[in-house]
Amino acid sequence: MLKVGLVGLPNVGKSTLFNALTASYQAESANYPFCTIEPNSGIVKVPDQRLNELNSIVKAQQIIPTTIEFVDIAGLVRGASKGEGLGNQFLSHIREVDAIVHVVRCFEDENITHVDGAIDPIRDVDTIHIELALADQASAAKRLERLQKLKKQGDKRAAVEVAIIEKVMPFLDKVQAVDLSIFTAEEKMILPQLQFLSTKPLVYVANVTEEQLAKPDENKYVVALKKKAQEEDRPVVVISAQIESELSVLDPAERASYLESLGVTDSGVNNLIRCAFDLLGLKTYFTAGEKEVRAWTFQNGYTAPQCAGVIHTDFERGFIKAEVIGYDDYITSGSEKSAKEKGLMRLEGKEYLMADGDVVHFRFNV
Ligand SMILES: Nc1nc2c(ncn2[C@@H]2O[C@H](COP(=O)(O)OP(=O)(O)O)[C@@H](O)[C@H]2O)c(=O)[nH]1
Ligand SMILES: [Mg+2]
Repeated sequence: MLKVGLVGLPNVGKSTLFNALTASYQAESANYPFCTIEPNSGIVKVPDQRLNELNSIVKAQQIIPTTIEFVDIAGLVRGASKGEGLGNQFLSHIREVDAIVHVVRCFEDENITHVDGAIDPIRDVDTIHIELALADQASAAKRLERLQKLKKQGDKRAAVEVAIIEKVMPFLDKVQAVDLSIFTAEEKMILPQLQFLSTKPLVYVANVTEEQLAKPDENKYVVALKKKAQEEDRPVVVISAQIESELSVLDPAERASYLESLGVTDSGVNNLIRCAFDLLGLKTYFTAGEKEVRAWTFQNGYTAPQCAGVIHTDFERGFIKAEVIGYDDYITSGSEKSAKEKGLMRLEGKEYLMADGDVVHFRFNV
């Protein structure tokens, strides 16, 4: 399962947001028997309106959304890379996640202390990027020595890793977001395995007050953060962690009317979960039967057998064909049967690249 870590300075609203996320979208553990629920880690359903649309046709016994794990990573302070605060422990938590949600304080509140005295999102963001870059520099330097030796001995893989590290280093020195376009396709594949903290996919969360939620551009902190994020080619989601924690205890109807009164169409955590999903290059396909309508996650570029393997490795090994109906075709046809009659069901083979929203039956033989 994909893991997303909430990172940020103390008192920016990470735990408030984490609690709201897990309260609103906590997955029932019955469906995920092997999920470990630790106090700072929670499995969250990925909201997807298409599941409800499909189920209005199929009327299955249950709807099972796909999930992401969120982790509230505490303890980052200036000097973490040198062991301040929880230091290395904190960094090792970040190393384990697939993507980072970087929570930034953009709200003023005299009652809530800022570790550095005043609200300044750019300084805050840089404080964290510096710690990540320092930690990366240290581990890359250690690695590089060993890799250079292997490269000299003719190790091809080591040569690629050396090339990647040499490309990343100048960005670390300048504490700049790494420009991913400079890597070759092969380097891009290997990059995540080098476990840099600075190159993990990252989304900023601007934590604002209730009044600013509908008009984030009137908040100078948000404007500054958005500008920086744009330069780095990273997304920003504007959220009020406080509001999210209030929303999280409401039922869906109450939630909708509260959101409307705030002048926004969707809850911030909803947007955040989807943003994290996109950030990771993830897509969704569906299975729809009497028993369940279910969403499955796959990596962009997966073939039909690889997607079948998401359900069970046997499905991948014994893959024969996939019966595929595009999501829109399924909905406009009004039923699987009618889609088939209209010739909208395609029989796809091993090379087929699955599309987001495909509704699928796998034929397999083991
Ligand atoms: N006014 C205001 N206070 C907030 C907001 N989000 C969090 N807080 C408060 O800020 C303090 C620190 O929040 P917390 O979530 O524990 O921050 P963390 O240290 O980043 O985990 C708590 O007292 C929260 O109630 C917000 O959007 N507005
Ligand atoms: Mg906290």
